[in-house]
Amino acid sequence: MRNLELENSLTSGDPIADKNRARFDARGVFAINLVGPPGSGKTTLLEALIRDHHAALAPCVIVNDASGRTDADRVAALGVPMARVTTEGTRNLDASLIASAIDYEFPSTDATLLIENDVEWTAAGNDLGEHIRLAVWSVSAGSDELAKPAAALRRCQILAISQVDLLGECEFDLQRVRHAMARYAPAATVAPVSAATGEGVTELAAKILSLRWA
Ligand SMILES: Nc1nc2c(ncn2[C@@H]2O[C@H](COP(=O)(O)OP(=O)(O)O)[C@@H](O)[C@H]2O)c(=O)[nH]1
Ligand SMILES: [Mg+2]
Repeated sequence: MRNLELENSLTSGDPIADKNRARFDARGVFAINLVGPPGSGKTTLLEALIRDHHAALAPCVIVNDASGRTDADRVAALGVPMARVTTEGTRNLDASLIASAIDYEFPSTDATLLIENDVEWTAAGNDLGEHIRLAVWSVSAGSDELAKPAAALRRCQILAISQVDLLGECEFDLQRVRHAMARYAPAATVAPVSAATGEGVTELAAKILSLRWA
C-alpha cells in the first residue's frame, strides 16, 4: 500500500504554485486548499468556520463559480472578502487561476484564505500554492472510500469528516477510518465535524491556527 505520508510535502514542484505561496507569504496570508468531491460539505464547513471563528481566522475566500453560483452567493452573504474564479468544462482549479485572482481581485492581507476546490476523490487535485490542504469527506458518502488511500488525500494535513451529526443514521465506521488513516496517511489529522450542531468546528479552527503559527 502506498504511503501517502511520503507525499506530504508542501510543494509539488509547480513554479506557479510556488510563486502563489511566496506571494501569500509576502502578504501574511495563510492559504488553505479545501479539497473534496461536490456535496462533501466544503461550503457549509467554511460557512461554520467563518461564522464561529471570524475574529481568530480573519477569513477570506476564493470560490469557484463553475461549481454553481449558489456557492458564491452563500459566501458573499457572509460579508468576508471573496474572489471568484471560473473553471471551464472538466478543468480543475489550478495555480494559474489562483494567480489571476491574486492579481486582479484579491485585497486581503494577514488573513486565512479558504479556497473551495471541488475535486473527485480519485483525483489528486492541483497544488494551488496553499500552505495546507484540508480534505473534506461526508458521513453520508460512507466510510468505504476512506479505508483505502485516495488521491485527494495527497499532501493533506487535515481530513475533515463532515456531517458527524448523521453518524447514527448512516453506514459509517469512524474507527475504521482512523485506523486506515493512521496506516497510510499518519501525518494527517482526522477532524470529525458537524456544521449542523457545531461539533468539532472549534477544534478544527484551533488545528488550523496551530498549523498557521507552527
Ligand atoms: N446534517 C448535515 N448536513 C450537512 C453538514 N454539512 C453539510 N451538509 C449538507 O450537505 C450538503 C452538501 O453541502 P455543501 O457544503 O454544499 O457541499 P460542497 O459541495 O462540498 O460545498 C448540503 O445539503 C448541506 O446542507 C452537516 O454537518 N450536517
Ligand atoms: Mg460548495
